[in-house]
Amino acid sequence: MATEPPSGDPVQDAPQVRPARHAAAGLTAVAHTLRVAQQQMGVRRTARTLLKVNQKDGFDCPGCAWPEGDERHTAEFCENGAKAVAEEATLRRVTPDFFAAHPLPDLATRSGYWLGQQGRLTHPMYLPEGADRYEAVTWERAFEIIAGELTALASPDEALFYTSGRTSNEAAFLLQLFAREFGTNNLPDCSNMCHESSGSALTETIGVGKGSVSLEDLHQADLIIVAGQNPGTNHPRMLSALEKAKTSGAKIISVNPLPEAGLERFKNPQTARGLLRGTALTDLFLQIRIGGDQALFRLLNKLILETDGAVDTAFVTAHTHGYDAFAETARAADWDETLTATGLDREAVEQALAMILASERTIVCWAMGLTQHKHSVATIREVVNFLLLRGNIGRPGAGVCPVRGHSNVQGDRTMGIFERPSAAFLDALDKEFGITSPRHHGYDVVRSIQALRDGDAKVFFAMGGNFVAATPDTAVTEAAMRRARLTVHVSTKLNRSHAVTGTRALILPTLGRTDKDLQDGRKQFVTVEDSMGQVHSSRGNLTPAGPHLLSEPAIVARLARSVLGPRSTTPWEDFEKDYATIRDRISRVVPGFEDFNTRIAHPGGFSLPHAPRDERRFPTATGKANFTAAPVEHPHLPEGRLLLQTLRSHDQYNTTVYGLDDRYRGIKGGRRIVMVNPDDARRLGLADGSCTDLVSEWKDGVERRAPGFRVVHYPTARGCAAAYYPETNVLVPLDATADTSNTPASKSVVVRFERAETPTP
Ligand SMILES: Nc1nc2c(c(=O)[nH]1)N[C@H]1C(S)=C(S)[C@@H](COP(=O)(O)OP(=O)(O)OC[C@H]3O[C@@H](n4cnc5c(=O)[nH]c(N)nc54)[C@H](O)[C@@H]3O)O[C@H]1N2
Ligand SMILES: Nc1nc2c(c(=O)[nH]1)N[C@H]1C(S)=C(S)[C@@H](COP(=O)(O)OP(=O)(O)OC[C@H]3O[C@@H](n4cnc5c(=O)[nH]c(N)nc54)[C@H](O)[C@@H]3O)O[C@H]1N2
Ligand SMILES: [Mo]
Repeated sequence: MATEPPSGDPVQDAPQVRPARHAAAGLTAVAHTLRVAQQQMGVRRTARTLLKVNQKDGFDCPGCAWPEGDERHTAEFCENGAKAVAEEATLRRVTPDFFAAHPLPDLATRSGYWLGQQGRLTHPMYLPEGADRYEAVTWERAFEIIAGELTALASPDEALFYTSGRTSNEAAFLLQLFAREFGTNNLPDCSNMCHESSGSALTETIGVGKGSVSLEDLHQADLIIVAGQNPGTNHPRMLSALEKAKTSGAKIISVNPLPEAGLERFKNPQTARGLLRGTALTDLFLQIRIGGDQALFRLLNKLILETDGAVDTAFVTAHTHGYDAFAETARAADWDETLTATGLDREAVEQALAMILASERTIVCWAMGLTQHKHSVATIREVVNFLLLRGNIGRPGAGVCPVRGHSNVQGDRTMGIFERPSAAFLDALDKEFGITSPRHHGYDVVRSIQALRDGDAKVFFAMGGNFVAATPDTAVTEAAMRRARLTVHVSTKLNRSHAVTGTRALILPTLGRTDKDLQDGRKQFVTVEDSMGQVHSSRGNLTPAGPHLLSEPAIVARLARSVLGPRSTTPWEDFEKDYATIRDRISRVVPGFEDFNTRIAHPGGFSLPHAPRDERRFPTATGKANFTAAPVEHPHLPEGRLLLQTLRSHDQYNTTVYGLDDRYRGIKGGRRIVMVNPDDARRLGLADGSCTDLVSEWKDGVERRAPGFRVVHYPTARGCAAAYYPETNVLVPLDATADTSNTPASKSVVVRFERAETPTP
């Protein structure tokens, strides 16, 4: 089942390796930002665009979901936000002529990098059955084709409606409404691959599946633990918040198999000190083995329990449930097992404990390093136990901080993009629209792929994203997608998913965050929710890539009209003309959005309620915050194998590759590299610079191979390796997922190394 790397690119993947950096941002980042931006947008458009990023009257950065503070700088963006903007605001165009010149077999050999570099999509494009290339199509015809396929299905559950997290609240609300009027809860989204484990663990333990801290809390914390996250690359504006906390005396512990430059030192380009020396961020680096976090937090919990006066008994008594069972399990935690699972030494754990006990206000931040393992939900529950023990939730400077990825991934879920919606949500939706939503659960991402593979799903519709590249088990997923009768992608840019199609396919070009959105002659804005539950508006100011682009809300509204026809009494036409009418409906369906249109007019927007944060109220089944007591798990490695994590370089946004460098890690000019600890490398006979195939091992015995990787000796934790996603998705078995959340375990893939037959290109 080996998948060859796409070839035929003018761009050669020829990685070079330099010493890794020990600081993030600084002037190099500023220079880099301007160079990338000007290449894509030219000088004038660069100035016009970048100054509107994250301003109260501007657009929300399409990069990450990190919040903006109340005081804004003139340049309220980071290097990687600027790259995300440049990628979208590029002046390059993919027109029907491009598709005429590039038949599907050609597109299918191109790398994601090459596809993305071609520019913005300008026309709706159609791939008829048996055709070898896409041709231009009118919007009317495109909607007719989709309606034809959808209404021909034996059941609405044979259709899948995927959402990637850039979609606005307005578009997301319409999409889920349409899907439910049509008759299905098949609303898989990128969250299924991302923070689903956080949502599952938090909903069960504190009653709300979202983070409980604000930016202000971070500034006030006296201990911040950053576990399984690389903010220097993926949430660069978070470094300013960490710096501010440090300035007020906070300590930072980072828990990571890799020493990440952004967590070591931050050179804030907004300050003189930043440009000179920067601020050291991490006080204690716990270089943990992949998958060791649950064991670490369990042992810390035992040590807290054993320390006189360390437990906040008043909080525990008043607000929690399940303490005794948890305490009994935690007391049994074993030092030796923990040191094996984590690879840490006793001294490091004791140092961490001292910092924890000295802290009155502790926050734990995390991202994909905690969510993408088999035992992720149990790991995050253990983090919650840890915070509950010392009452670190629902008071200033303390709490849980899952740092979200896509800029509106949290908002999409709030709007009802979820395959397992609550009865309360569906009741409210039904009452508002006079419809009967289906009550049975739909498919998440992994189950959607299984359904396509097994012939149980036949139409795939994606609101953004790059499904086949982002999902696991590339060979299986691509074969599954090819079985669909129709695949439809609402997209801004070309990507791999446009080249791996069903019998027929459509590409529908849409406006991005930076684009001006005029409907019925009037300027519209949309809204988003950041990682900390703050809702605000976003208005683009650029002339769209062409006259044929439609906005996402317009596409859903027109789709709904052609599919549902007169059987729907929903005013889809009004929704398209005036997004305020969508917000009116949201205000009556989604809790926390009362008076939406009035409150969104406030500069900076408004904050959604969060019961644990605001009033120490925990809307769980027990009515209290729940301690949990799961057995400790950690990955066991057969001899001669390493545990591979698949992660992001500094030059990519998920499957969008901006460039071939990973500056902070010292990698230049290529992506097919694998980072291996020098001791492991010696043991396994992997010379620095040698070429190897990565072969993953899974209980199904199927061979999954990613050929031609250059070995890079790198100071990762022992027993661990790291390589970039999406190239390594071919190695992640479809059914290797997290318990409960079903998130692909893309941070713990058991691999062996085989000498490559072909030299590195
Ligand atoms: N520029 C840019 N920004 C982005 C994105 C992007 O691709 N580019 N993607 C966005 C999205 S959708 C998301 S979800 C976020 C992702 O943000 P991150 O989660 O920071 O992204 P990853 O690159 O997957 O990094 C995972 C981190 O976890 C560490 N890690 C891996 N396994 C373990 C483990 O078992 N334990 C611990 N403690 N650490 C571990 C890795 O070494 C790495 O530092 O970023 C968002 N922002
Ligand atoms: N192995 C491995 N796999 C992973 C991960 C990992 O760490 N390791 N991370 C997972 C995570 S955290 C995530 S979130 C997923 C990401 O999965 P996705 O969200 O599906 O992927 P993206 O690469 O973010 O999608 C990029 C595409 O979105 C389209 N796009 C961009 N902006 C817009 C817009 O405004 N509107 C519309 N309609 N389209 C737009 C463009 O066409 C672009 O090509 O990948 C997951 N997959
Ligand atoms: Mo994500």
